[in-house]
Amino acid sequence: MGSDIDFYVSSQYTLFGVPKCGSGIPILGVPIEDTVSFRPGTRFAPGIIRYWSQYFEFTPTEDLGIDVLSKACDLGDLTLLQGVVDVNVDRIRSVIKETIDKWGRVISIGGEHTMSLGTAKAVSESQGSYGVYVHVDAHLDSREEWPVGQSLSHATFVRHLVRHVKPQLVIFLGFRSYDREEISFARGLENSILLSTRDIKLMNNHELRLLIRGAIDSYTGPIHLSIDVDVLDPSIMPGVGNPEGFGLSYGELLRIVKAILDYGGSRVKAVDIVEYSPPNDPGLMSLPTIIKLILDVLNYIHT
Ligand SMILES: [Mn+2]
Repeated sequence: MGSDIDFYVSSQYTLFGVPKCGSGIPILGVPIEDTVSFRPGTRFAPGIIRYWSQYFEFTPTEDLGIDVLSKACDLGDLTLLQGVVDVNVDRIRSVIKETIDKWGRVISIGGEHTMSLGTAKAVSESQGSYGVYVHVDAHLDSREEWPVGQSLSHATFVRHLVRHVKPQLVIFLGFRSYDREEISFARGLENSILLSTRDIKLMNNHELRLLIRGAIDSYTGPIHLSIDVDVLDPSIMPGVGNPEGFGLSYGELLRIVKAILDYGGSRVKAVDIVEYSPPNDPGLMSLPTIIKLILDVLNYIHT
């Protein structure tokens, strides 16, 4: 006879009820929020997503006939200090490196975007090289300082990433709000591809896939996909700290994600989904889209 306690009592919710890791692709919560330029709240995202995920159907957008949840396990949330960004980024680096070493890849749920600096260093250290950084974001996050006097923040970390891990290629997708200093930096990189929100809306899926395939095939080494959900239009993703008008539709974002994961294949070592901010999400109306994005990443990511 099984115990009713074991059967009915759970000590902790996991994302979609998947097992704790384990085997499978680990999903790690990274509730970092040490630098904010506008509306706070990203630290609450992993917990809210995990709690609400149990009420959703587990169906990805494109039904490929696979059980997407069978690919995943829940690693839990990273414990962080409060307000010490460099220490936290280093802890993220260390934990994600160990995760990639052990499970081969990782999906992380932020937290603010600065966490992707930690992920990039982890990918580089774990794999011994760093190939392609894909920055999907309404912003370029490439300021020298922001706020003025602060070198490392969610508005500057791409400069640190470029300096530290020296990507062979940086791809900026979906940006639409930036200053001259940032766009000059992004265009001035040795190897970079820039497609604004407008560019993406004007391309058809075939053109987009061709371009992404060409870019990915021209370089070797690991791929790191970092998705700031503020790339989406505020009408479907109001729950962000820095909303920007005329964003991507979910279908447009999904074309990008599918192309990167299809052509990147086993080279994709890390996917970061960052900047969801529950306190700025009226009625949590952005959550169904966040949940769908996680399911779609799991659907397309190679095991
Ligand atoms: Mn952003």
